[in-house]
Amino acid sequence: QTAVKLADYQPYSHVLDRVALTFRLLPQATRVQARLHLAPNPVRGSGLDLRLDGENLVLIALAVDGQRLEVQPDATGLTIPAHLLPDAPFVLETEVEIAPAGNTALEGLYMSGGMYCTQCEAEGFRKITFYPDRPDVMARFHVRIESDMPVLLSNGNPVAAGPGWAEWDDPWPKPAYLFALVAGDLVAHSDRFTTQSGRDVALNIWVRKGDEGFCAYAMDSLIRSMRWDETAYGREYDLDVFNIVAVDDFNMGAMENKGLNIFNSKYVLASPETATDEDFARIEAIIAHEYFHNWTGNRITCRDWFQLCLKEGLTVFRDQQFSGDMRSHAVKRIEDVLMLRGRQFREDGGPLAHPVRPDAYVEINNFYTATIYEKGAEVIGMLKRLVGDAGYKAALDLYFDRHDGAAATIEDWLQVFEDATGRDLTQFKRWYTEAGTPQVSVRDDWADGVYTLTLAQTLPATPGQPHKGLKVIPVAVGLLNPNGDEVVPTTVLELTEAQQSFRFAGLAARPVPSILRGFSAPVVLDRAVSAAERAFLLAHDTDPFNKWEAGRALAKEVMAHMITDAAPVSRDWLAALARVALDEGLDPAFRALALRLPGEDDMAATLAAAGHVPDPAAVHAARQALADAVAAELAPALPGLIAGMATPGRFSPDAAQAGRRALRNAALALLTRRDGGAAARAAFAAADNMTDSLAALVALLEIGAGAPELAAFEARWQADRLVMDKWFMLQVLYAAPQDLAAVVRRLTARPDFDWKNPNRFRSVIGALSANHAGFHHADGVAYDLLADWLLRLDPKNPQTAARMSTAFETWPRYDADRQALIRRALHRILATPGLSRDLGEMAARMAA
Ligand code: BAL
Ligand code: ZN
Repeated sequence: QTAVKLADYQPYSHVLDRVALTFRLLPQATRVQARLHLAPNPVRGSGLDLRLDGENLVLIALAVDGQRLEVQPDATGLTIPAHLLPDAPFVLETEVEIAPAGNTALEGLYMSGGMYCTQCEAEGFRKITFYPDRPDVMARFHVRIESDMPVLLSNGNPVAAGPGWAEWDDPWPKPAYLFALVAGDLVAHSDRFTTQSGRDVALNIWVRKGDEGFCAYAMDSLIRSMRWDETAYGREYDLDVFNIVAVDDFNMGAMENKGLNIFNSKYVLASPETATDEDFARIEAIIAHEYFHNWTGNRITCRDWFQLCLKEGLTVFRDQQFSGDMRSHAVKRIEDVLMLRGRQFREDGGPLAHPVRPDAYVEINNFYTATIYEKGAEVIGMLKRLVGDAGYKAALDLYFDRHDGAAATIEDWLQVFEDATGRDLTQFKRWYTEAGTPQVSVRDDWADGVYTLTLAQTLPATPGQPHKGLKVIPVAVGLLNPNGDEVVPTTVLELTEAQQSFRFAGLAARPVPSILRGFSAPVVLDRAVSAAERAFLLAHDTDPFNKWEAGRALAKEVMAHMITDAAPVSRDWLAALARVALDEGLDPAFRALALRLPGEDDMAATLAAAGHVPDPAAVHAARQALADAVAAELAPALPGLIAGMATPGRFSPDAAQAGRRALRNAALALLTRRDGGAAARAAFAAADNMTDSLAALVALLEIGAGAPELAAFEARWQADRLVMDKWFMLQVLYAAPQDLAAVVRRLTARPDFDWKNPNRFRSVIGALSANHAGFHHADGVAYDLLADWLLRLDPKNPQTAARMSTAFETWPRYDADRQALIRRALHRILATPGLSRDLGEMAARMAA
């Protein structure tokens, strides 16, 4: 496998100013004509060959300035020797034939549910036409589509249309990965938006007929996103039309193509009956994310794919800010950290660890990871904390001014912060170039009225990076006095050395520290804290994240003792948890989060980090016992809690109602452990929205009941693909560990298990490893089952197969038998002839 290396970057040999494309769409034989206005790139000099990327294209014709050329393509593109090219601007014309109906990889131009659609990021455009398919080549596109489909869409503004054809012009230069085309029998849910400078924008969400009633929330989210980007970042929309299209077969969540976002229908379509509160929140966040890319990604793009975090980390950071503003910053932060720890820390601590800006890859699709996205966003959060809100705003304004219309790098990004704030970011840059989650250990000391915190950083080795440089770690700290009053408000300590001490004088008594408030850096905090101190912080911390964190840490400690020492469930912890759960002064969403027990994968990681070999069955049993104990502790209060959190009136997906439902359903799940499922059955029967319906069903499945409800759910929703994805997934997630493989075999044998649809594949095969005890059952059957399915999917859709293979990344945590079983599965994958570059790279990195 050949790696592409950051160190080898060179600007393209030519500059490309304008592109005109004509598509004659047919399922088996689409013709694509391209006119590329090229010139030698003065940066590279003249006399260079022209290399165009191209895959699976049948070349029909090729001409330069109207003169036909007879040059044959190779497997990955076309090289036109310099001697056949003018040493001046010229027009290159190509015509190719492609077969969208046969494109199961869902990259390039393909068909989904009878419509034509595209996915070009990262390197899909080369499956459409011969082209310099790299993000630093930015051109203005004019597109003509000829098809008998009634709706024909591309990027930019519509300029002309007639029966069977339409033309689109995009005035903004863009790289090919932002190209999009859609042709289908679609209907629109439409609205309008007036930008702050008065531009009237037509907004359309295009869906299949029958789905138009499910777009209102996505449209509302879009309008709020557009307004927010104006007020929070001063960024306005820049075309006359903004189109979104919902597609059923899609590898990613959504794609930010200029003026024509293409979405996985799962992140557009919603109604109270079909979507949960979590679905609504995710739709809001993803609509915002893709919209925000219009500036952070599209107007300013990445020079090369190594800089992917430049657009993704920043855009995730922006969508997190937006969701916090729309909902609750505290709850959003906790949810984001749960995700970061669950996915990114796991990645960063295993064989797939890579820097936020990697320096080599085999297949770029394998780098759309939690590290690039979520850690990329955390790094920006740290930068903002270090330079302050005003410094951040000045740096972002400078970034937009300086790099608009260009393809930038992480160096450019850091430079605007240095120029805007005068701060030297040389050391900070290591967050981008070095992988691994730093560990910060804390000692504290109290003497002569002075409280001293001593922080030290250790940096773990990761694949290819045995040694790391010291990081700049912003550690937000507050101090409470023994009464629970805050005596030192949140202060950011900058840890830049291996070890540093910070003194706090003038205190009347030894304080209780609240460290890493707001999770101010993506690190693991190592400090011996008594259960009493954690309970104190759970009761008194003014920082909502650390208040939650205290309860979380306590729960993990209790669970760890149950697993490693057969300790009983701590009474103190139960009492502390009950106080939070029943505290009517707290946000119900926060109380619901406090009641959520650590997941089994998270617990296995925690045990492994503490030097234990996790036994998945023991972790599962402990979590069950812990849930039973919480249910017993809260039993008298549960009916009142459920009744008190009622949400009478019309369903709204807003944060207030969603928080009440979350707490009510957390209480219902606990009550189900006590009443044999009576309340959950009644709740399921009475539910008038998907949140409540699914919560009641899950509560029943968790106690091994729920078969009649599963059947009723299927009978009601069998025609709804997205809802049925939930039905498939639940059965996998909540299967008893010993039954998991049989459940998956039963589900995958059904005629409606359409394994070529990524959503359906993810709902069953992707969910396999989320059933931690089942996936890691000692017999190893689930490992083999996953490997079998990955190998089956790989020839059809390598991108999704590779993504699902990350289930194996945690193998080093487990015992020798499980390690051997997983490694055997990985080696079987690696030994398979014809393996894709995508899955091949992932399996090789995990097996190394
Ligand atoms: N650019 C790929 C999808 C996303 O991150 O928005
Ligand atoms: Zn993105």
